[in-house]
Parts: sequence; C-alpha cells; structure tokens
Amino acid sequence: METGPVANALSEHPHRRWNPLSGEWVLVSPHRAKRPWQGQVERRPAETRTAYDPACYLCPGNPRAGGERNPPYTGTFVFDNDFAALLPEPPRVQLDVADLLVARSEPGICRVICFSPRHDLSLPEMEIPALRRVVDLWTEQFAELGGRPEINHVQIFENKGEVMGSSNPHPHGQIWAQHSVPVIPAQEGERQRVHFAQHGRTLLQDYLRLELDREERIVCANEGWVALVPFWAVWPFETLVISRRAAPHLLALEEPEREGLADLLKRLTVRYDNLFDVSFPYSAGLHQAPTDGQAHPEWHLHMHFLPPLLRSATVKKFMVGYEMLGEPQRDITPETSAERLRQLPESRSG
Ligand code: H2U
Ligand code: ZN
Repeated sequence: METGPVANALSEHPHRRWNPLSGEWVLVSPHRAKRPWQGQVERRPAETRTAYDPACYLCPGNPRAGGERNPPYTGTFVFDNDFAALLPEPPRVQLDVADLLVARSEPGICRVICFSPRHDLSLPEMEIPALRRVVDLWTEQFAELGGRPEINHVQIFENKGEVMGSSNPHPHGQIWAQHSVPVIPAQEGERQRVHFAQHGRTLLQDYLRLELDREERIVCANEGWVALVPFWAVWPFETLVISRRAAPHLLALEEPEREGLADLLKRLTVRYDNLFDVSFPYSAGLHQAPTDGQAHPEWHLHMHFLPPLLRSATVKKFMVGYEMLGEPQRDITPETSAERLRQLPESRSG
C-alpha cells in the first residue's frame, strides 16, 4: 500500500496516473471532489415492464426492422445485425496518397446477441445459470467468428441504457468481428507484448498481484475472477474484471472459470444497480487475444465496464473540453469509487 506523502498526494492532490494497458495518462483531481453538490437524489422509478413486448424487435417470435422474424427462442439468440457496420465482402479499397490520404477496405461481421427471451430482465436480474449461457454464447461466437481466416479480432460488447445509446431495453449485446485489430485492443496488445517479453508473465498477472496485496481497489472476487477499479480508471465507477489465471481468450478457460465469470458478472452488476438505485447504464466488453492464428501468451483476457454515471441516476460524467482536447480527467479517486462499490450489497435492493 502506498504510504506517507505519496498516499496523501494520491488521495488529496492533483496528479496523473499511467494506464499501462493503453499507454495513456489520466489526470486525477481529488481536491475537486470536495466541491458542493446539492442535486436531488432519485429513486428507482416504479417501472412497468413486461416479460414480452409485442413491439420489441428482439422478443421471441417478433418481426425485426430488417423484415426477418425471430424464432420462438427460449435461451439466448444470435443473429446477423440487420444494419451491420461491417460487411463480409466490401469492395477492395487501398488508398495511399503522400502518407496523408490513407484508407483500406475492412471486411467484417456484426451480430446481435439476445441474452434472454425475457424483455424485462437485464444481466443483474438474470439467474447465474442464465448468465452462464451468455458466457457460453460469447465463447461459441468467439470460436466461430474468430475461426474464420479473414477475421483477426472479435469484439464482444454491450451498450446498456439509453444514455449509452442502447436502442432497446431487451437484454442484448453485440459482436463486431473484423479483419483488423481495432485501435484500443491493438494498444493493449502492444503494451502486454512488451511486458511479457520483459517479465515472462502477463501484465495483468503482475498488476493483479499488486492489487490483491493492497486490497484498496478490489470490489468483489471469486476463485477465478477479480473485479476492481483500476488504478488508472477514467470513468467514475469504471471496473476491470480480470481472470486470476492468465488466459488469452474465452476458449482457454476451464469449466469452473466459465462458471466463475457468470457469478462475478451477477455480483458486480447487482452492485452497480444498487449504487444509485437504478438500472445502471454502461458500455462493457471483453478484450481478448487477436484471432490471427498465433498463440498470444502475452494476452490476458479481461472485461471492461465503462459506466458514465457520476453522482446519481441523472448526473453523468461528460468527456468534454479538456478531455476532448487534452486527456481524460476524474475528480473522485478510484480508491473512493472502489470503497463505495465494495460496501454495496450483492442482493437486489428496492
Ligand atoms: P444497440 O442497442 O447497442 O444499439 O444494439 C442493437 C443493434 O440491433 C443495433 O446495432 C440492431 C441495430 O442495428 N438491430 C437489428 O439488427 N435488427 C432490428 O430489427 C433492429 C435493431
Ligand atoms: Zn423484447
């Protein structure tokens, strides 16, 4: 644990923290968290949610916007996105003008995954066996899409809540699989490659050991997984879910680890819902090794939760001004956020 003047600086005074996964810095301004806040406190609204919505394009048996009809599915359900951002065979483009006008065609596949036939549930409201089916679906999709020769990266993610641009409350996520490794996983891959080459252990193995020693940023954990607020978190209640054992992707997980991921997802997302007593919005996603046919021992599978809420159900963090032009900044320290999340119950309140 950091002690003395260092601890004091980290909890009280402006400083920058290094993100070893991305290679970028974040500005932390703890003294600003002391400014007064007189906003209202909202309660979870009395919701009128039904298990089946005849107008929902994700509910079983319903027609989608693209014209197809969903089967009467009873577990999870996956389909090709009717409005896919990536297409399997786009016309080939290669533009290189004076190293200034540069473009490439990008083949890919976009899918939508329904977590449950129930329109009125979200991950924290689902039972662990149902969450386990979601983990299995992610694994199968990673294997299938990543197994295609033209696909080198599979991004599995969820946008939850209107503020995150989610188009429908029906529990669902997306998969974008493509030829190139996108910018953020590519940065993380490079940082992990350098660390592994120097130390012979994954970056997140070494980082997790430091966090388990210190305990101050851990939110919850089980035998296979740890959820913590990373030292370099940008979003107020950002968390990182790390496998205790270094595995490059879902396919390398053992049976108890798959079960453990379902358990940890439940416990973490229930805590989130209890934080401001609302269905807690976030973007979340898995980061895994590229599917380029290489072994990637440097890659350590993990999941990011990036939630925008700051002080209540309606006060959210904006990445504007200095953050658009300079670098990310936060007021409340990651240690304070972890402490708050840690103290919340893992059963649903309200
Ligand atoms: P978001 O809620 O994260 O936007 O994801 C929903 C996705 O579902 C979105 O990418 C797709 C949208 O293109 N979609 C279909 O493929 N078919 C539909 O009938 C409606 C929405
Ligand atoms: Zn629905």
